[in-house]
Amino acid sequence: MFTPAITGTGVYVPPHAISNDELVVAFNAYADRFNAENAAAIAAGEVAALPHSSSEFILKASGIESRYVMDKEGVLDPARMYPRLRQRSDDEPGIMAEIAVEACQKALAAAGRTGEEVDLVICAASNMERAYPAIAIEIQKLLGAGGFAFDMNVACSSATFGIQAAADMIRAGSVRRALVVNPEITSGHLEWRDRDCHFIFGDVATAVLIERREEAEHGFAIRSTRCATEFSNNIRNNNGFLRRTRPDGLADRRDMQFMQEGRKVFKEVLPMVSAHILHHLEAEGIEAGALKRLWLHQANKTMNDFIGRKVLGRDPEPGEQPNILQEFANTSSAGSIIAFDRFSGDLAPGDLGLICSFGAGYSVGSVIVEAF
Ligand code: CO8
Repeated sequence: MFTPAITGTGVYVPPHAISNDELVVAFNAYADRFNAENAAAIAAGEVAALPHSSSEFILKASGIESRYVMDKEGVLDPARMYPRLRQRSDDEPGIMAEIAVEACQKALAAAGRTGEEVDLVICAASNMERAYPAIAIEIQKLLGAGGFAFDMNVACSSATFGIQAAADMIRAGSVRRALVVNPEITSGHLEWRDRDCHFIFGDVATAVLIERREEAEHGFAIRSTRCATEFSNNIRNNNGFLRRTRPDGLADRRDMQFMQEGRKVFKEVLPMVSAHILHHLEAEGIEAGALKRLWLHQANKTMNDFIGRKVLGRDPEPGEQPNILQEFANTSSAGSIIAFDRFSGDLAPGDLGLICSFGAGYSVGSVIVEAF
């Protein structure tokens, strides 16, 4: 048996940032246009008028100030309201593979490794640009990696579930070095025309390199991982390969994009996550007070404040539970890994920390790490 360890992380940041103010201007222009075009139906009570969005609400409800996207123009065009990405031929890298490779190369460089030394690639994300061949196999080829590769999707928890899968294989010896990569182009499946959620998500790609602690000089040993799921319809996307077989399958239906009952998610996921972390720590014989850092999923600042208080039994000190959502928004599976990438370099050997993600499914995954 070997001890798996995270020895490098990498973050690809997309080229365009959108502030809350820019987003709200575009949404309100779209709403005005919609209301004008549907004035008669609205007056007859057949269609509901779209109210304006507001930057103040967004900041207060979520803590989000801006987000990165792969294409800004399409998202902010009131006549379109989703990204415009160029068609690629089958002979060039797909866009998910392209941004994933950038994140992987940063993670490899951080660990002083090359793609040829990797023998497992897991592409773990909340949506895939195609069904097959697996995006992970394309990434494997672009990196010159050996071994094998596969895709997996557990929505916001994809990164931690991917880390558990890779860590278990490294522990057992079937794999020597693994990349778990999370290319999240959430702008492609967010409903930018829905005021309740148009501000929530952003694009990014993150990667972690996991190898045998015995072969690394520094990094974070993975002490333990724990994953859990519980079915819920409160976060859902019904787009899928059977779409064209359904009577209204090709219609511009709301449920073809991200949908959620935000309030219910908030209420139901919080106790699930706090209990999950506390049980995981207890099972490992670790006092919450021994954790130097919590790198939490980045969905909502109030949510993270609550989880931090529940786990630590007090208000977290500044820096103990860093948020990156103000800059990146919710990047689905990548959020906790961005926080880990940005806020782990100062930990001393022996320091303990916990990475935790949660979201659709419902799903929750936690990874206890120890710096060396
Ligand atoms: N501007 C102004 N007012 C607004 C806006 C807006 N943009 N949006 C809503 N309002 C209004 C509402 O209409 C409501 O008005 P009223 O009180 O008159 O009915 C009022 O503001 C309050 O609305 P809410 O109750 O919806 O507001 P909340 O305080 O609950 O905040 C949040 C909304 C921020 C969405 C909050 O509920 C939340 O963060 N919930 C948890 C969400 C979460 O963590 N979800 C996880 C999803 S991520 C995941 O699992 C990955 C899925 C895959 C990725 C998908 C990528 C696209």
